[in-house]
Amino acid sequence: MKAVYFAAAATCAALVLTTLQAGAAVKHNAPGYPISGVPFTAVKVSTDSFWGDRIRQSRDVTIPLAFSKCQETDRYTNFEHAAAKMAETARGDSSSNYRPTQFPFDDTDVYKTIEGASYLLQTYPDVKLEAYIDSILDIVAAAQEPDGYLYTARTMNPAHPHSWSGPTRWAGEESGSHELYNLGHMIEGAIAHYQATGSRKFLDIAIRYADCVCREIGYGDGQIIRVPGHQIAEMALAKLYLATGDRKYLDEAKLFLDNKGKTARKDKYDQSHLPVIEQDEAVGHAVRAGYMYSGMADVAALTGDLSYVNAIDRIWENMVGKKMYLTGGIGSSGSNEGFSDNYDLPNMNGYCETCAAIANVYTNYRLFLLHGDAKYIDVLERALYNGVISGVSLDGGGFFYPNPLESHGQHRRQAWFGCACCPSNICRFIPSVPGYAYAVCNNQVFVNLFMSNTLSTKVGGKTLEIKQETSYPWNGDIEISVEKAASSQFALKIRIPGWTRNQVVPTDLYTYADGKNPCYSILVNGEKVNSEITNGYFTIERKWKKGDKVNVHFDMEVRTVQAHRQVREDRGKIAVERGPIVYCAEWADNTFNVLNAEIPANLSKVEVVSGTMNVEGRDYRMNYITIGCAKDNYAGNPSVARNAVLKLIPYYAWAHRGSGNMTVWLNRY
Ligand code: FUB
Ligand code: ZN
Repeated sequence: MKAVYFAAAATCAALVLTTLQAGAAVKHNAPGYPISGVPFTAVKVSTDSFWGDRIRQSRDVTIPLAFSKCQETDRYTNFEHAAAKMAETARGDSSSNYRPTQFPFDDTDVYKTIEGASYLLQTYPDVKLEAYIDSILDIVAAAQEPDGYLYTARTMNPAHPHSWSGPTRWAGEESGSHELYNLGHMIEGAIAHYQATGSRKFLDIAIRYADCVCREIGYGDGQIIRVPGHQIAEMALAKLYLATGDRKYLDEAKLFLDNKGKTARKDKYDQSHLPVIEQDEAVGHAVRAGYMYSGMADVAALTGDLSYVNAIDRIWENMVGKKMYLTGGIGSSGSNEGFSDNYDLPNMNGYCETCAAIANVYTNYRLFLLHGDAKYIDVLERALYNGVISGVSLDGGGFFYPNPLESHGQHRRQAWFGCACCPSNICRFIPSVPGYAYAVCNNQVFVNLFMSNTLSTKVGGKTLEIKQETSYPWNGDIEISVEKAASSQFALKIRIPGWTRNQVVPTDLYTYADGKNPCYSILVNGEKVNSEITNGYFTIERKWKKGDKVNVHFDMEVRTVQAHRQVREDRGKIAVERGPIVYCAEWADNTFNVLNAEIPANLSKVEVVSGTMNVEGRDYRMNYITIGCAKDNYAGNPSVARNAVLKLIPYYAWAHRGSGNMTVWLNRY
């Protein structure tokens, strides 16, 4: 099984020369992405580091909490009731009247938590955790119908399923049953579990459900056409194809995409208003959208269908050019949990669901794998350090579902939600972050994210081990040491982040307001090297050997940013960034109302202070920014503004010390 997976990955790499070196749009005529992501299993993040802390908190807090919430909120009971109902029916007993929990996708919280726990097992082997997952999988397996269907919201009470489920299988899929959404998360969790443990237990459950779907939904006689009302099955089935080598899963994913907009349902909400290849605007529910674009990229990479790529390229221009927050958050409107009009980016009411920021990461990662351009990683990094991790507290146990950019104190972190998609997505996402750090393509190694870690991979068929040491994102110094390389010639491609190249985002949606010109430098074994930056990468091609060292330095200045003039909400306002981190002003650090504070575009008396935030007795490391030239417009009247020192904290760290005013965008004077 594993062999098939890696064979497919190797083919991906072989395609690159004919695509990326041509420098033009990717031509797909072989399976797989032109560039291969290096899996999280190959990257060991140092425990004492920014991401090491986050992953440890996933292990110590987030994932145990999610498992306990799955128990406490009867998510496991759903599976038990489904199994009980089948047993009762077999005995001819129809007296029970089980009721599913609140949402027909509550099962997915179990799958997503198992997925996250499986990623963790790579970094922290844990026999007890493995045994616990195994015991949950026994409960899950028992809820599977004999033909593979696994959807507790119907099985526990076929005559009275969940009100969104529809009277029969798939009848409610396009309007809200989430049967295929359940499948998607099940597959993602099952593959992670298989990769981590080598056990087929979860994988076989997922394969049985996937086979059931492929038997019932298709173009053949006796089959029906249905498309996912909430996308994710597309990318999951593409992954299942890679894991098993069975083409029918990829064909099913393509069927789902090709029929979107062609069934009876036509609604922007779930992107069914048009066939996917005709779409050019990011619309509707943002998580559905981001998952669909990701699925389109996967299926395009595996089938060579360029029409998908052209569509997502157009949609990306619209999304990143007109509909994305400075934090990488997407989906500004609460009414549809999704996109609204171009440039409509309200701050206080900005929805920016945590899951949508994660979906933004997925989409941009895949576009990078298709096009090899660092601009996608720039967007990914922006979402990662801001809109995604704002969704989980510093201690890993408090969550945000919406992530607005301004607050009057009405927003509070919570330990769980009735609709728990965001906490359980955090469970699976944070431990997978190391998987976004590197990519390879023939004899090229892309260093995309900066974090202390060791990488062990193959480049051009030869073993490569490198070590990254850095305090990023708190400073821009990174040392990359070659630990093992069989004297091999390869190109190290180091991403020069957009914020170093004076590009806030790869569109004109946000621009720097301070006219600064940061620099960067790269030394190899102490000698300065020069290279053109191509597609955002600084390339060092040489014969590398053990002991070689690359020292990267990015000037990490405090920068001010302004939004495109059509973003009404941000007119006359300035935001502050440093490196990949967006800052905000919060009530707890300032004696005046931060919503009335004013700063100039060219900051003076600015200090970056290395410090900690104390939350419930624990200190969390971060850099603060103090701005000495701020004005406290205390009466709401600019003519009486007093001089003030404004203290800013990373946006992701807001709402940890009670509730009060917070803003990312500050008035400009
Ligand atoms: O529908 C499943 C999940 O629940 C969505 O992705 C979230 O937006 C929430 O509505
Ligand atoms: Zn969510």
